[in-house]
Amino acid sequence: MQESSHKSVQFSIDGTPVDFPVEGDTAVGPELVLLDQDDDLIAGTPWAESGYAVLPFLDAGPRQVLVDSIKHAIFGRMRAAGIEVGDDYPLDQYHTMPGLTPELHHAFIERIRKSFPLDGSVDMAPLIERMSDICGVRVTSDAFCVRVVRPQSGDNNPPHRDVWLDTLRHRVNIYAPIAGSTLETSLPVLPGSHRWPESMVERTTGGANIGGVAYTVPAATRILGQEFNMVRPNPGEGEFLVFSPYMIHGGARNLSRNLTRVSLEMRFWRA
Ligand SMILES: O=C(O)CCC(=O)C(=O)O
Ligand SMILES: [Fe+2]
Repeated sequence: MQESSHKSVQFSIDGTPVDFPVEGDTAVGPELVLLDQDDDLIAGTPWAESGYAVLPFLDAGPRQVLVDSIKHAIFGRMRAAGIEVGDDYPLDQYHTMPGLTPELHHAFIERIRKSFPLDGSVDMAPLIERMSDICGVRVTSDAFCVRVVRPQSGDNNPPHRDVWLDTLRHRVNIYAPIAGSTLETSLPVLPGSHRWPESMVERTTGGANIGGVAYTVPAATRILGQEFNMVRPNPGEGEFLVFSPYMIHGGARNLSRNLTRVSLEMRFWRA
């Protein structure tokens, strides 16, 4: 059954009600678990059922090297967008940066919508090694992404499964805090949903349009037979979140007053 309209999608994050307006057609999918047909890279982990885990990231030394080089890459894209900033600016205060006009912000966001190719300036070898250990499968990658979500903004994407886009199937994802990642800002997930059939999920039939912002990935708009309750695993300092991209995740409304959340987002597949 297809429905078309403007509607308000309601879900909760750790019990806090959140809603967002969504435009366009929505539909419930077939009785099919997408993960059953695909490469389940978390199948051999102790958290295969829940679909996600908060785990230790790299050791402190290599972690610092990695985070510093990612920050350097982020500041490079800021400067390419015309923002005058040095590499020591506190990224969690991005939203209060002197001289940051809406135009400069949009120019920067346009630049980080594109992934950062692994061209040698950021050495991801230790992280690829760590992910291979975690999954018990040799994995690889060729790029990373950075998310920037300002406080009390509409910067976050809606809840979704990445694998509604064919190009994002057969992967395992990570979310690693770079700045301002807290219980009020970090990435929400819907535990166990990677195993739910498409017939349990209503979603937009095309990419989602949320308050005038277009996303390529469709948005989940309703869960059939149960409430739409997400949780924030909230990886702390020295930790990261590893999760199945078949799981519903996103809808990361930044509920803080004064922190921009900046995070590393990366996908790995069987080598
Ligand atoms: O970090 C976010 O808010 C969204 C992340 C996401 O959708 C992903 O990693 O696939
Ligand atoms: Fe996603």
